[in-house]
Amino acid sequence: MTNSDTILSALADGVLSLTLNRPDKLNAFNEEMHVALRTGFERAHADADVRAVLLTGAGRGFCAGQDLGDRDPSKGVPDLGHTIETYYNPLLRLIRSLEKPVICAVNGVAAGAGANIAFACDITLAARSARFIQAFAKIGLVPDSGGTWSLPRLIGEARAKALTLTAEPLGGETAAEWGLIWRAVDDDTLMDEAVALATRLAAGPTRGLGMTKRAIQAAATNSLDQQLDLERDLQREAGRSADYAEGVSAFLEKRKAEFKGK
Ligand code: LHQ
Repeated sequence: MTNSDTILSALADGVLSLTLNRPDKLNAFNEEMHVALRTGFERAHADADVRAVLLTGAGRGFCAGQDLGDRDPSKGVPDLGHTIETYYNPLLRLIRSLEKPVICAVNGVAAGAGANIAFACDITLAARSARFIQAFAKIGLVPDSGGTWSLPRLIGEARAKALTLTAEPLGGETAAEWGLIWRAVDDDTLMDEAVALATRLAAGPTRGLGMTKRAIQAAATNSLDQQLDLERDLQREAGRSADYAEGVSAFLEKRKAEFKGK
């Protein structure tokens, strides 16, 4: 558990909710929030009671990226590579390597690293009023938090370049139409829908879902032959899981499966 109030953390029905909580700064990252969020995702890796993660923001924003007051060059030339290496890259790796679903509910503006963290999650919902901004270009930086990797893959080079070079905001609906996120929903239903989705996934066959995530991600760099071999290996493993036995029994007995995540 984190003991920082910059991240609110709660476990219910197998869902670990992690809420970015610096609403006065639109949940921009300071070091305390970086550490607390990482602690939350480390818990998600280690704790078998956590079977899905729900990431969202408190207040009117989702996340405005790095707190620029903390990285002000007038106070000395900063080493932003160190910030990336110490905080953002480990966070991105924790999200992508977690073999449990990570749901993201983008409740408002997502700028800079805040946008790219949302795109790194497994299923991202956004409020219709949310905006995604590749704000880096406005301050002379380059996209980070995996943005230069995920954007061209999700929406193609033309749109990726236009978004990152212009820093123009993209609304929630368009983000969904373009395939950057799963779905845009009415603002007042966002959290109910996100919690329902996370709860449903947390009650699912966690090992199979985790391996599915691994396989889909591996496709970005694998050949078809490598991917076919991976599917064989993962299916072998999934076929030995207690949840597969339960799923098949439940199907044959015409009842609802009760998965245990094992
Ligand atoms: C903020 C921030 C913020 C501090 C809003 N910092 N206070 C990695 C490595 C190391 C260093 C650099 O960065 C990175 C990765 C990155 O994320 S780079 C990109 C950093 N983020 C930005 O450039 C976005 C800056 N923010 C904005 O452009 C606007 O605030 C957006 C478009 C997000 C929202 O605009 P509004 O809805 O008009 O809100 P606002 O601008 O009035 O902000 C509300 C408050 O939040 C305000 O404080 P105040 O005391 O005046 O009420 C802002 O100063 C504060 N805030 N973002 N990143």
